[in-house]
Amino acid sequence: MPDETFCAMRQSIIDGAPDTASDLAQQAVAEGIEPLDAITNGFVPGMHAVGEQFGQGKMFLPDMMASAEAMRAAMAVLDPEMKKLGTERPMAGVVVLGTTKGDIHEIGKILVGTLLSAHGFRVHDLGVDVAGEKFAVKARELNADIVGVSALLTTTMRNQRGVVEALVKAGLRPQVKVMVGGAPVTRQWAEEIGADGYAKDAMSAVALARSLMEQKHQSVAEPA
Ligand code: HCB
Repeated sequence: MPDETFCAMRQSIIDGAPDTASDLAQQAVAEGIEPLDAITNGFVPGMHAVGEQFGQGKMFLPDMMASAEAMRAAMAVLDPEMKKLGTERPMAGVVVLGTTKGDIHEIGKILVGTLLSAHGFRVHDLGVDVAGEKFAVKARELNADIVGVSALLTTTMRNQRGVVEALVKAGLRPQVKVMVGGAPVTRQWAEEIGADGYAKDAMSAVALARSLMEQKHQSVAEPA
């Protein structure tokens, strides 16, 4: 895909222009461009630029909301294209996904869910502002293999620890792996709260989920 198209995608997010973002996404699909390529090299860099400008006081909350709307418009076109791939694959595992309590950021989580689905995982998305107990209840109900917890705020990332604790309290920790992510989250933080892994982006989340499934299969094959 030409660089100008990626630049236009990025700009449509900065401008908070849903119609343009949607048109560009449709153009990408029509031209046979990998949807993931359009997302990671076109639209997501726009979200990062918005975050930087907001952090520097050059953009304000309504601008950030308009940008999120534009991102959603692009995803509405590209999501189904990516998910189609998942239906052709064997079931890779069951994942319960959500954004932690007090946090309403959802774009990254949705992207993680889409990519996991595209790679054969059955994903149940609990949405945003989700308490630890709710993760545990759904994980039990679905016999989940993995719980994925997103947090975008330094004030809400501590609630990821609450999810690990809720799983322990429910007696589910031995069979449910926990992966965490979100802009302020680090590998070190994941270790500190007792999660099984950290992923920096959606593709890494797929790789991590696969490796957590391997660990699960190995622990069943070789009981301690
Ligand atoms: Co928001 N916001 N925001 N925001 N926001 C951030 C996160 C700041 C960093 C912006 C800044 O200051 N530079 C900042 C947080 C600062 C901090 O905590 N230190 C911030 C703030 C302050 C706020 C409010 C408090 C603003 C206010 O009200 N004054 C408020 C909080 C509301 C709340 O949650 N209670 C707020 C609100 C909003 C919206 C509503 C306007 C909007 C969200 C809309 C929505 O999601 N529907 C928004 C947005 C869009 C952002 C930025 C600009 C982009 C986030 C995003 O979508 N990124 C963000 C800036 C930034 O993150 N740099 C800013 C793109 C996605 C693709 O990346 O990192 O979310 P991602 O996800 C990746 C990755 O982390 C990983 O894979 C994903 C895909 O590649 N991953 C996982 C994520 N979750 C995972 C889970 C796993 O298990 C594994 C991997």
